[in-house]
Amino acid sequence: MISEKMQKALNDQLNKELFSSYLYLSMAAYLEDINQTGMASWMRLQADEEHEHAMKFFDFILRVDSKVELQQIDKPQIEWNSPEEVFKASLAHEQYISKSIFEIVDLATQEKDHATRTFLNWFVDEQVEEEASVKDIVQKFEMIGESKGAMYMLDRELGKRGAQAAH
Ligand code: OFO
Repeated sequence: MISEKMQKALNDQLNKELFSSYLYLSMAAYLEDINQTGMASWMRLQADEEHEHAMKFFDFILRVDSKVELQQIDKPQIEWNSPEEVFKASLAHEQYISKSIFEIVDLATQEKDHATRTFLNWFVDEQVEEEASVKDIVQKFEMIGESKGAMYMLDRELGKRGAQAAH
């Protein structure tokens, strides 16, 4: 059994993961709208992954005989000024999520809650990967600057993400 404080922290994180999914879906819609279909498809897969993250929290909370309390999901931003701005916002969001996960790790350590601490290990690793992959895309945007040709290539490259996963 986990503490009440931990139950709240895990439910709050479940909500943050659902919001992440919602935010990335909103980013996918914006990218689709400005005809960056490869980037839109990348972001849509990201939204699916965030939903899976949320479900990991959902399942863990139930597994330790605690209570899932779903909360309201905030309305995400719906407009950005450019695809580069979208990916920069995604990086900032991932950094915020990492901080949030680390805070729960600290709480689990303080409470000597080894089960939750071990459960969170996967998320600690995942955040390192997610931040690195979005940072890599942001750096590509910085390199290509105003080049339309390079932007087209980047859109195509990001669009391959789903195809790679399917093979
Ligand atoms: Fe983007 O990460 Fe969830 O946890």
